[in-house]
Amino acid sequence: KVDDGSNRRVIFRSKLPDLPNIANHIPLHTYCFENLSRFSDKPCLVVGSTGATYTFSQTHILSRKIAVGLSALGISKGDVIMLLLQNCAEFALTFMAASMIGAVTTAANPFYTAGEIFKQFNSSNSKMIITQAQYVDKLRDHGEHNPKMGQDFPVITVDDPPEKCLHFSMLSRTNENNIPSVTIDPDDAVALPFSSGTTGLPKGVILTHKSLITSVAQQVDGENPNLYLKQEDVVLCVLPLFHIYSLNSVLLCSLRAGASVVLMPKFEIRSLLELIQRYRVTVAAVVPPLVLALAKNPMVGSYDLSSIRVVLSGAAPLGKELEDGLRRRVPQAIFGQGYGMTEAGPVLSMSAAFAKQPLPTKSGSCGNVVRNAELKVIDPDTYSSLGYNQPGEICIRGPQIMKGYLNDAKSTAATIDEEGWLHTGDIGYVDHDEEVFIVDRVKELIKFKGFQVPPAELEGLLVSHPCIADAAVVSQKDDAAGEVPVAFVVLLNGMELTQEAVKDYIAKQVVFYKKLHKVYFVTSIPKSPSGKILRKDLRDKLSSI
Ligand code: 4UV
Repeated sequence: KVDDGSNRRVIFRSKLPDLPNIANHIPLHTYCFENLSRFSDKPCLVVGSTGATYTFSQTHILSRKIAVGLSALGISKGDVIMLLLQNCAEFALTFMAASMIGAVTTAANPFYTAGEIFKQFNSSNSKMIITQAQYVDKLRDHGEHNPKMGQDFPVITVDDPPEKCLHFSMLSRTNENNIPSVTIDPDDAVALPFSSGTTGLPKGVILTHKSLITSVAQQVDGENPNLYLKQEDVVLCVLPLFHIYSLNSVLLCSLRAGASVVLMPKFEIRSLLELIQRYRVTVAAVVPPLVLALAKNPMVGSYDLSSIRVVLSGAAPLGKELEDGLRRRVPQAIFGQGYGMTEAGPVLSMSAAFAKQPLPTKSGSCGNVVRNAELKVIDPDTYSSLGYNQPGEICIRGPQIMKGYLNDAKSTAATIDEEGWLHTGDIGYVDHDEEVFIVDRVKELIKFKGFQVPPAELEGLLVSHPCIADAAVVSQKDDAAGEVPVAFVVLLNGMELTQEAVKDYIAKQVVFYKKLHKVYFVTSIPKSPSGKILRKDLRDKLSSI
């Protein structure tokens, strides 16, 4: 996937000046806590529901203690631990603790079914699960695959531990000075989020110390940071930390910049509004469905949201009408978008309206490419690079992008070309003000409220049904969720199945947002000569149904 060089190269750069240097040779935790002495007694993590607060120095010391606790349980450099948690202080503490001993965190959605959890657990070769008591039963129910659940690997709960589980506090009852000394290479993994990327099943995305430091620095470091976070800032953490957006742009950026993080376990409009009012939240990272709630819910009018100075939306396209609605509700706030992709480290571009010396921005734009990185737009057929205002596939290059997919050289090579460009599968263009606009997605990925729904995963489940011969899953536009998955199904000769039966079959095996919204029975699935599903034909068919 390299253009043949016969075409003019157009490479887009940030309008903000590059950082002269990025400290991406040190470990992530050292980088995040580097400026700690300037704000050691300030609140770092605030648990929204209880008000429990950890200052920066407490967060640092607790992370060190937990690092000792993890190594006492046998976790060492390169080992992977799985977090299955709603947003809570323990998530942040464990992530930093793992980094301190060179271990890697893979976080999964706690609402996943046991099947989805164990796919990630096994493919990441995790050594431990840290979770909440309420999720332990479903892990146990999956016993046939992992019969010694809790015996052959530790299961730790942050609340009262069920039988055979350990309590999280045992991790921190240690002496932080006993932290083992490890040598961490900038190219060592620190986070392993799962993403289906441009095609296929979810894969472990290797994000290294270098990639995450670079991404955070591109956002919050330097004379004129792209995302200017101040020590007085109170940053809302309602988006799940198991997704890279929240982990990176909320948690890691705030740690680095000395801003407080208010943790909320899950989205619920009333408590969200109460938290914003109570803690005087200044920066809100949101996704389009949350913008919808803030723009449209009548309850919003009864709360004081005047503290909010920045609203960042990302992870899915945002319509102009919603943006305008939000601007009316929080007129004092600067509004803008960030464009991210797990594999890209994750941020590709961000609104320069958030900069210390802001630049004017246009509605609908996803901002400028981040500093110290290169972005190009290519013709998806010829791979030649395109100029201003010409839509094509967006590619990004820089030290922030993933190292590759875990144990999957083929998918890595299909995503990052020989020149180091990561191909996003998104169609967009850059206008004359260097602003990035996303207009379409050529990859198969479906996004339900910003959550990934990989069609290949649902297709795999569908064809495992004894009555189904073939299947294809594509997205359908939806007002509330943005997109929803729908299936085309070919039955085996002589078999009968209702739409409801197919939907139920899938619903039992997947988290709520991967459920099929419609099933169409067809006689064949359109495919290219090489056997690839012609998804565009199916989407066209949908619009005519
Ligand atoms: O891999 P993923 O689930 O990753 C993300 C990450 C998003 C962000 C956004 C702002 C940040 O500051 C940040 O740290 C992370 O969503 O899904 C990647 C795909 O989601 C679509 C696009 O198709 C990506 O390839 N997407 C992400 N952001 C936008 C978007 C956006 N602003 N507008 C349209 N589509």
